[in-house]
Amino acid sequence: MGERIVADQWGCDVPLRGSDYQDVHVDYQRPLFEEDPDLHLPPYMLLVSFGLCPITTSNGAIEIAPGTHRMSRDQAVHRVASGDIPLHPISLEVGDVLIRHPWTLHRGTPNSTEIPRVLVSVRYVRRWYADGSREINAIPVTLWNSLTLEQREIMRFPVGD
Ligand SMILES: O=C(O)CCC(=O)C(=O)O
Repeated sequence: MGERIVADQWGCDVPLRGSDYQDVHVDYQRPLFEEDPDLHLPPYMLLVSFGLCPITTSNGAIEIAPGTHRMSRDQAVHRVASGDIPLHPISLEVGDVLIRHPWTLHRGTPNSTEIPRVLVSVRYVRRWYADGSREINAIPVTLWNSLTLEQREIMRFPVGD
């Protein structure tokens, strides 16, 4: 997406033992042009995810339906539901990074172990893009002040107490 990007959302998914399959879903709520939600455009946002522990099919590997970011939502949902496009579990070692298009259908899977499974996801967008689609927790000001200018320049988060 070029050099002029910023991180504007982050989150952490932590399924515990007893968790269930998520519904298959995408990670965006507001297409750039709402009047033409299936318009194919170059990506203007990407999601970067990494585990804070090894992630396997036992503790809840995210499952992804490849190529579904290039289809209309209806077609993608239909082809995944019919089994025409299989969901692939993605195992991650610590240090691995999963980069995905937020329009790609995916779901979380159950954690059958006793240890919580932690997946951190950071959304990067082109600098001009903002959608206010989520409430974002503020970064504590002391933490913000400890960052370099370069680090601050690739983040767009509220800064609070
Ligand atoms: O926790 C997971 O494996 C799925 C995460 C997810 O659905 C998401 O990041 O939108």
